[in-house]
Formats: sequence, C-alpha cells, structure tokens
Amino acid sequence: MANQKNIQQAYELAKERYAQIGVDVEQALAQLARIPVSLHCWQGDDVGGFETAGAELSGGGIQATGNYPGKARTIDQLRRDIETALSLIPGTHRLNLHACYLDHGGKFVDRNEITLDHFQSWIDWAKANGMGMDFNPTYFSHPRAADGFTLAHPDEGIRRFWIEHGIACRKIGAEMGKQLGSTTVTNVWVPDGYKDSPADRTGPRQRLADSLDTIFKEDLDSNHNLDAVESKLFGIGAESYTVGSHEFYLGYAVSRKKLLCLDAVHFHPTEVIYDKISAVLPYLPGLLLHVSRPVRWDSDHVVILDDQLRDIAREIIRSGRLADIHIGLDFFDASINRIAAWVIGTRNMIKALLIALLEPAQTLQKTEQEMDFTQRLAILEELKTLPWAAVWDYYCLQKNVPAERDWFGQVQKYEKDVLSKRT
Ligand code: RNT
Ligand code: ZN
Repeated sequence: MANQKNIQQAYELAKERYAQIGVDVEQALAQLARIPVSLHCWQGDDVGGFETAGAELSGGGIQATGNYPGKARTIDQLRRDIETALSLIPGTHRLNLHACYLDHGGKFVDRNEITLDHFQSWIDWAKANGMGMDFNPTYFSHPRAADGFTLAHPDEGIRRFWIEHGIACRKIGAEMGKQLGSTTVTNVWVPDGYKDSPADRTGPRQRLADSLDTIFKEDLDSNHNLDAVESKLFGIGAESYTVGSHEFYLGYAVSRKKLLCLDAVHFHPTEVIYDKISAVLPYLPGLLLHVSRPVRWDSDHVVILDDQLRDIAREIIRSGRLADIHIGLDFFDASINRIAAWVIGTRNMIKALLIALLEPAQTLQKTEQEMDFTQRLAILEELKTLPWAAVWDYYCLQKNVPAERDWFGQVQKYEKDVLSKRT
C-alpha cells in the first residue's frame, strides 16, 4: 500500500524542484483536473455491443484479439465495469458510446430506427456518474455493411439506410449533450474500401461526401452536438483503397467546418499524429483525438507512456486551444483484464498530460527563439527525469483514487469476485 506520508513529502520536494525551473505545480494540477478524457465503451466487450445477444464484431476492419475471461455481456455488466475503472482513474471523465450499445429492452431495433429512447438509460447513468457523453454511429457489424461499403455504397437503398442511421445518431448526440449540459462529439467513421485495386477511386468519394452532406444537413446547436469525421489508412479486407482517407476528410472537415478526428493508428507506421495537431487546427473548429497505439500496424494496443503519447499530450497543451481538442481513447485488447486495460491506458493519458503541463513552456520557447538549441535539448532531456511521478501520486490521493500500483489489487479483487463468475 502506498505510504501517504511519503507521497506528501515527495510531493512537497517535487513542487520545490519544479518551482526552480519556473513551473507552478499547483496550477498544473488544477488545469489537469479540468481536462476530461473520453473512455471508449468498446474496450469492455471487444467491440461487441448489445444489438443481439452474444454478437461478435466481424468485418469493418476492426478486430479485437484474445479471449481473456470476464468480458461484459450485458449493459449492467458493462456499466459496472466502467464504474470500477473510473474509481481507479483520477479526475472527471466522459463516456464514449457506440450506437450498437443501445438499450433496446430486449426488442431488436435496426440501426436506422434508433431513437433517444434507446439511449436514455445511458444518459441517466452518465448523469448519475457526473459524466458527459460522446457518441458514434455504428457503420460495421451489420448485414448491410457486409459488402465493406456503407455511406459510399453504390446501391442507393443501402446508402439511404446508413444515412438514416447517421441522422438518427446526430439527433441522439444532441439530446445527450443537452440533457447532460456538456457538448457531445458525434464521430463518423465508416469502413468503406476495396480489398483490391479499384477501377474508380472518385465515385465512392463523391458518394461519401454526398451522404455526409445529407446527414449533416440539419443545423444542430453546437453547444449540444459537434460532428467529427474520422479517416483511416486501410483495414483488413480494405487494403488497396479507403474511401475516407486522411486527405478526403481533411478537405471535408475544413470545407464543412467539422471536427477532424485523428486516430493515432490510422496512418503509416512511422507517421505520427502529434505533428498534425498544429498543422490542421488553424483551419478547423476543433479536433477529436483517438489516442491509440499502433504496433507495426493499426493494432489498437493499450496506450502506454511512450514518446508518442507524451508528444501528443505536449501538443494538446502547447496548442493554446485546449477547449477545441477533444481527447478520446480508442484501443481494445481482449488478451488482458479489460478493466486493467482501461485503467492503464487512461491513467497513461492523464500522466502524459501532467508531464506536458509540468514543462517550463516559456523558458523552452525562449531558448528556441534565441536559436539556442543546445540549451533547448539540455532542458528537454532534464525534464525526462524530473519528479513528475511524485506529483502524479499526490494527484491520485487528492482525487481519492489509488496511487502507485495500488489500483491493481482492486482489479484483481474485482476479477475474483465478479469477472471470474461470468459465463
Ligand atoms: C476504426 C476506428 C473507429 C473504431 C471505433 C470502434 O478503425 O478507429 O474509431 O475503432 O469506432
Ligand atoms: Zn478510431
């Protein structure tokens, strides 16, 4: 068990150390507490959802691998799992829900017919937990997505079906935002693409743009709902051509004033999203980030505290547009305890934000403007070993969640008492 007295002492020393380089730790912690991270519901059940009992995701280029026991199979189980994860994560955060996680009370409703009613219990639950919500139409795991095409499908009937789904989701998103008093970001990602070389690269993109324009036709109050669009490089079964590529959505988001969603694993393996933030933000009303980890490819591993995560957090903080950057997580690992996956990934995101907030931003910028790259490098390297971990542990105590690795014992207990009893 963490020794609270030691944590307090280490914090006081760390505070002094940071003050020496001109960083106000208390101010950093106050700012950190105001940055929500949107927890993706789909880590809890391997992107299954609750449309039909025991549904497994297939197609769409999303694949959770592993069969660690105890995945959530009902809405109540998933909620309890998320509550458990949240009790181990400092701060107040958000829930990011996919439309296929609807609460239809045992009566199947198709995607184009969903209404607020099917999400009211989620909104009530979020309200009770003091959380805002974000939302996603689900354009995969459905017979009408089986061709690998949805909003860009050549068949008008299929396209229409998915347009109706998109329209329904936006309305639900706006209602979530209104009821919770916190803007919902509703993010569109479609899997549309070809396995092999297409004969026509233009037509599907025109159809996708038209479908999106139809979905976004109605003006909704931007205090309630903001629309985001998410690009992708490729998917399994869509290796040769993705309709909604990065360039497609960058152009679309800029011209339609939509949020662009940058998913960390949707680029070439050495291409990084942290450099894109400052490049695209001046032209956009905002960004949605899907923080994830690519291991050799679009693998959606649990985010770890690696250089890429630290750089993403740095750029969020340095952007000066914190309010316009919505931080969401997007990973799914079915080979480890799913609650631990949420806790590790989310705590890492928050740690990275803390490390970024503890940078002596003005000093660093000054050295850079004076072309003193030697000093810039010296400072950046020194920062790596400054006692941010002491500040982190203190922050956990301040927010009444376990410091150090104490959360792990609670996950083990939950696994023993709850998860291991699920069949
Ligand atoms: C898929 C996208 C998308 C999904 C979720 C489940 O490649 O990253 O964001 O992961 O919608
Ligand atoms: Zn994503």
